[in-house]
Amino acid sequence: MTSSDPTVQPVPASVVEQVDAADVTLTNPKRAVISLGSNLGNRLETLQGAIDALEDTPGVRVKAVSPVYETEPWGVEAGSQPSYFNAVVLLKTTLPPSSLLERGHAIEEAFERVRDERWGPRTIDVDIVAYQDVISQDPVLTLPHPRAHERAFVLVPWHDVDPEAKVPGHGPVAELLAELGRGGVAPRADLELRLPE
Ligand code: A4P
Ligand code: MG
Repeated sequence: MTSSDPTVQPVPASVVEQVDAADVTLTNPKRAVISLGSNLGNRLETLQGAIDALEDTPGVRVKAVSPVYETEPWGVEAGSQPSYFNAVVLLKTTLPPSSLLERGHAIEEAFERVRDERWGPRTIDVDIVAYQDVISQDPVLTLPHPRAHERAFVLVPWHDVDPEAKVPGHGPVAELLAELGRGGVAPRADLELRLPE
């Protein structure tokens, strides 16, 4: 067939544009909150790489990226691990929670994260902090993240990008933070993560 074949109708540009637009516009997207943490390698580059990889995921749009915080390792003996860089990103997504978790694991693997001990040092940890107002006790995907409400390294950056946010089942982030305090969480105003274009 050639383009002069009368049976082949060229697709009008307007239709192409509509299809393209539909591809980038998420239909009925859901809200998700992701916590990123890194305490091995080039922590800033890794966080940015994870943000870009989230944006590159079909059905995911990164809507907001928090400032970077340098944080004391939580859950381990003081001084036994390097400090973390932590940030929170807000997503709109058409992916169901299980697919978002899979994507998070794939991103962790891409950054060669090695799992040898719980709460061990890692190049990147991608945690789903919340997905809409879903509450789930499933150990494979617990929502909201079971420790998010007691971690200043999650609540501080989350509050920056969404001061009205609530941890489903636990209440407003602002109130949780007021009780918990900001100890061990230091802003790195000299560093910046980019919102993907
Ligand atoms: N899983 C269940 N619910 C979720 C969820 N909402 N998001 C499951 C992500 N994963 C979830 O996680 C273990 C299993 O949890 C996964 O298979 C997943 O199906 P993992 O990432 O393999 O292991 P982990 O991260 O070492 O364990 P855990 O218990 O998830 O640790 P956390 O709670 O993620 O804590 N200190 C500072 N300052 N900053 C940090 O970012 N991070 C951790 C890790 C510890 N200390 C930290 C930081
Ligand atoms: Mg984790």
